[in-house]
Amino acid sequence: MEARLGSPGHPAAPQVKSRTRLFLLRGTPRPPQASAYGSDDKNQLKLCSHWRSSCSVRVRIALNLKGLNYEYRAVNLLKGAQFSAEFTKLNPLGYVPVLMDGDIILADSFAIIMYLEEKYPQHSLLPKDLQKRGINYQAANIVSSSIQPFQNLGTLKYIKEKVGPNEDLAWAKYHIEKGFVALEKLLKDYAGRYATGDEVFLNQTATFVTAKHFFEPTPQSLGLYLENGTSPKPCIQREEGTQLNEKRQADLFLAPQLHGASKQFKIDMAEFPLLCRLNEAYNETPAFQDAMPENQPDAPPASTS
Ligand SMILES: N[C@@H](CCC(=O)N[C@@H](CS)C(=O)NCC(=O)O)C(=O)O
Repeated sequence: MEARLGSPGHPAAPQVKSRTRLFLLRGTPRPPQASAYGSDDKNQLKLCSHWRSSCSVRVRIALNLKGLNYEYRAVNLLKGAQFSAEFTKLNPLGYVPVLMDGDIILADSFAIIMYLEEKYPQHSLLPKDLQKRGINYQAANIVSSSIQPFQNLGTLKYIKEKVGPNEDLAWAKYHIEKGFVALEKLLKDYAGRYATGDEVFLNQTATFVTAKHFFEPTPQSLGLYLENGTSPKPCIQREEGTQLNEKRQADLFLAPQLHGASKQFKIDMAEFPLLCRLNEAYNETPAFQDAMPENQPDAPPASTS
């Protein structure tokens, strides 16, 4: 069994796993590195992540959708590994996720996702339509600025200590529900199967499939799949203007928030029918499911998060 960060045998060594580009393929566990978070293979993307961190889930979904290989470096937030000298060199705030791409180190899920979007254009996370693009930014920011910071581990610890030992849950629920009311209203005119609905693709003729999902045939995405030994097959001839349900930036932020709201914070989701519907779609989408807490290498056994 692999040592976990903070375990007696390896107090500073994170659990390192290689995750291949496609969900459900977990790759082979690697031995702990000499430097806990430092880079050995410069060409390999690395993600410092915690299984239950919703901010990490957002990035894991982006990596999955874009079909990118990455190495999973677990940071045990429950044991305070985020405050270690080694980790705070990467992110002085002591938060996951952190992405390492060669010498580039980025902390903050929004920044990471925008970076990935620009560097790896396959499966664009932003719609071409400017208004929908703006709605994606707004929905993502409602989650990342007006909900998640109020339910963050450190915040809840502070509320427990300074306000009262049983005040944390009510505090978190208040802010989650306030955000959900806003999201429900914001998305009502845009949502389709996913948060900002269907996208009209122009001049697109074919989609390629692998065993698990389709992707858009950019030179980069084709190269990536061929490199990984998967032979993509053209399967759908799409007519100009064909509508396609697409997963966009807003979905990356909503999915872990909805997952945690019902499982961890016991929010009554009956109040939020549109968000419930989106959550069902996320539950049926492999790239999202693979990124969820219970499917991570550092999740406790039989975790339901
Ligand atoms: N704005 C940051 C927030 C990061 C953040 O709050 N991460 C949480 C996990 S979701 C964390 O590391 N918490 C550790 C702590 O509170 O000590 C982002 O989007 O990445």
